[in-house]
Amino acid sequence: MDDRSPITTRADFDAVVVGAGFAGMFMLHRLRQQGLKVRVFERGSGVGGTWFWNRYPGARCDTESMEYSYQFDDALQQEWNWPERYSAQPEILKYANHVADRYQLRPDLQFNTQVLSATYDDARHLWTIATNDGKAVSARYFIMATGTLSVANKPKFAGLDSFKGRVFYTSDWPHDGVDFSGRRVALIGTGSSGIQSTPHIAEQAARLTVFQRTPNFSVPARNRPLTDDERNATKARYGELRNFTYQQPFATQFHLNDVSALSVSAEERRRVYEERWNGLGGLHFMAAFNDLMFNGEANKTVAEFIVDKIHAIVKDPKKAEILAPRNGVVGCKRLCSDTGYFETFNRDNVDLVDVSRSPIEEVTETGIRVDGIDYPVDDIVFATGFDAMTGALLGVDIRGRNGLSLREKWAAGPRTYLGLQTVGFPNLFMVTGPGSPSVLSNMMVSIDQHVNLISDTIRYLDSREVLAMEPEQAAEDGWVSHVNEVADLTVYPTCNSWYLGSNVPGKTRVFMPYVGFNTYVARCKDVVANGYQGFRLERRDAATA
Ligand code: NA7
Repeated sequence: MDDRSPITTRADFDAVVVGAGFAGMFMLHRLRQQGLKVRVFERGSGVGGTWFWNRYPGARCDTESMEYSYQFDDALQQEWNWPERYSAQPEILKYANHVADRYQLRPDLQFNTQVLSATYDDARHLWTIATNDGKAVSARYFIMATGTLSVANKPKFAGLDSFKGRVFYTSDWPHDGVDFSGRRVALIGTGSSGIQSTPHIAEQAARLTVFQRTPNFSVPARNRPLTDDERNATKARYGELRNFTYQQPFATQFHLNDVSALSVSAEERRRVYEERWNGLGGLHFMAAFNDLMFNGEANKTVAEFIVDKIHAIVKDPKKAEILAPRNGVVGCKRLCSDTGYFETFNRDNVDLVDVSRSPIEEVTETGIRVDGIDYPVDDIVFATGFDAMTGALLGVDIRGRNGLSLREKWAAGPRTYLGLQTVGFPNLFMVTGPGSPSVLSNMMVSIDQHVNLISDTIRYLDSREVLAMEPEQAAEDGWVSHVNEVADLTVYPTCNSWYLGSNVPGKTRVFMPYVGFNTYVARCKDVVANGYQGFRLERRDAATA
């Protein structure tokens, strides 16, 4: 009998975790607390996941820092002081490193190591995990904590290899930063990353040309330094506030104005939007009324408001027309939160090219060609997003029972039960996987809930000598249908977005996250209370019988 766990094992590790972002670090901490032997593999050279890689100028979280932080240890949340309402990337990375040191996580973290494959051995109930250093280890549990936005979408423009200047990706930014002084810079992509970096690059570069395919909605973040009084007020009620966020549909304190946008007069609506725009700002904007994400007509009212704002800010009417999303649905693509984005287009050194009708034709040695026109540039910045939610999971060649390939199983879109597990892959757990609230919630809260659920589940399995756990087919099918039914009650499926995978050429269009963190939590509790309803647990006596 191995003294690490009640189950006889010749595995190298009880659990192997992939990724040392916020999910992987907390997973390691929890499982070690339970006495398990864990190894975390991380392809980067440090902790922090998203915040390790996305170091582009202006990178900042769109969730308030007092909420976008761990809650598992009150001492940690009391001692850490967030300087700003929305933290910039360096501050979040500093926090991640602090956590790694404070909980002495580093001995079990193996950096610069990419997991290539993971193969389940049915007879031994073990996973074999192969890494790019030519080694392989075995583990009873295989946990993907690989994040939802961690594999870049890199458009393959013709001629890109011939470009003589510098090429950067916001999702893999040089650690020493980039000096754009005196350079002519092209920026491709106007999602959060493009919108956040535009004002910073424009300030430094000789000329910035933004190539926009789809206009995006963005609202002012209203970021500012936090005062001691504000921090202390939150800390004094942290427990209560954290409990409150657990009961919210987006796992965050959105200050919901619980009335329909259509139940008030046009003047009142404008007053409310104006107040949100100037006051709370950021993603709170979508809580200005309770039906903006559920009713297309209500959504139109907020869309019109933002379009008017863009026209009021941007002085050149031609640029304003390109920037303002006509017939757009606010929040359908994730709403962006900016500081001075639209204002940047009033600068003399900033141009805007609409590539919605004529896509980028090619990259030449000296620039970018669109519709027969050459735009000479020295540097190209790609802010073209991610192969979201499934990219990193399918980046590893995962083979379950009888050699079943996850890539093949998910060829027509991801299928999971609760975003936690998928049929045919016993003891494989996903932290914030497709089918869980993940990106439609405050990620730190979703990570907290999922990591606690997975670690509690592993304790349960070990205490009952369960060798293998996976969903029942009916439970998985039912959950996939449910995720789609709930999404269909919202405006999310009405546009192309990375929530649907439609930003990546060739990816199947399926809505991936679950809408409603609070209902999801309640569902998980029920499942557990009913003896892991919907999961098949293979016990040792059954296996050996
Ligand atoms: P996003 O939001 O996916 O934005 C990517 C942008 O890149 C978006 O404007 C895309 O246009 C554009 N894009 C992608 N491919 C191309 C090509 N081939 N040509 C021109 N433009 C292109 O990624 P971000 O990194 O900004 O943000 C991701 C999330 O991180 C964000 O939602 C926050 O949660 C944090 P499209 O709209 O597809 O037409």
